[in-house]
Amino acid sequence: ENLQDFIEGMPKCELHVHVEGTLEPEMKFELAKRNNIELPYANIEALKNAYDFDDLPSFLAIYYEGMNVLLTEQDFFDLTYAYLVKAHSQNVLYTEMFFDPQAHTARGVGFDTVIRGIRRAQIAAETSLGIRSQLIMCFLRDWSAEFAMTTLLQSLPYKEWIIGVGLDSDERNNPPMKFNKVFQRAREEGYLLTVHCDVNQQGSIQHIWQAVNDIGADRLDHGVNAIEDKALCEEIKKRSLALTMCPISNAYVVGGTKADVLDQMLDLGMRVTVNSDDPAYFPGYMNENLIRLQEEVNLGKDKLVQLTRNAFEGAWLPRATKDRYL
Ligand code: ES4
Ligand code: ZN
Repeated sequence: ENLQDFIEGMPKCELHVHVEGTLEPEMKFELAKRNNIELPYANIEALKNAYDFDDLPSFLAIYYEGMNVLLTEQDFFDLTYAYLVKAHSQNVLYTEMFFDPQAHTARGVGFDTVIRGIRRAQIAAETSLGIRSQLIMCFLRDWSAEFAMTTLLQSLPYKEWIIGVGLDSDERNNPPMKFNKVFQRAREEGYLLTVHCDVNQQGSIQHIWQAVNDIGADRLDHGVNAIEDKALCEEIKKRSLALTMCPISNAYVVGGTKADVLDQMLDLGMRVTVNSDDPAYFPGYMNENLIRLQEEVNLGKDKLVQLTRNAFEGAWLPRATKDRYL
């Protein structure tokens, strides 16, 4: 059965999207021009051809390079607003967006420039389109815990604009425990916690246990490898932790969507969700990810609806607000 129309019409909730990963090539050129930055590509086609990655490090190199065009508050506004327009066009009612402040402060862009631009776009999109959103601040795990702590402290004046903190970038040799102190301080400050547990990372099962038991994460990003450990799956289920999976991202970074694992976890009653991750780089927003998954494991309407329910249940919203979506 072709469920494309059903998927497109379904009200949706996204829980795993990096706002810097929504920087489409067209906007990259526009912002480069506006900021008088010379891109090392003649045109959009050449830029797209340079999107040549087959693992996490090769992706991250292109991802961070791409951000160099983001300089002013208006740039962050335009980036975020364009994503929210796109998400709204796919019937996404609510989205939780990651941002990577260190990727900007490390090159001299102010924390306030970044967050003020994003925040203004969130309000504008909610007012004009009705799409709601919240922000999750990610720490870059391949930088030091000290830099993460400095960033946490920098964020405190903007606490009301940030619902939680996460951990992203290169997981290799950067376990969650490296940031234990930062996460505990973040919790004291009232932030919710999530951790990227990327697919097929060295020591991934141990990293997921650390995220759950030591960090006390309120959510897990990806977390596909938990399937290899029955006790871990039980623990995740017991704590009702949502897992935010990203099929098309997986296809690029680890060579397969892991749709089979996602389907298995649905059968186990785990709170798995489908998300886009970096849709400008791993081509596909929410609809394309759900369609790809549906095609691969032949999900029926019941499971597609379950995925959406899981996302709204897992959302970092007050109970009463979630109930209005459910
Ligand atoms: C990311 Cl695919 C992926 N993995 C880890 N960190 C990231 N940040 C943005 N995209
Ligand atoms: Zn991610």
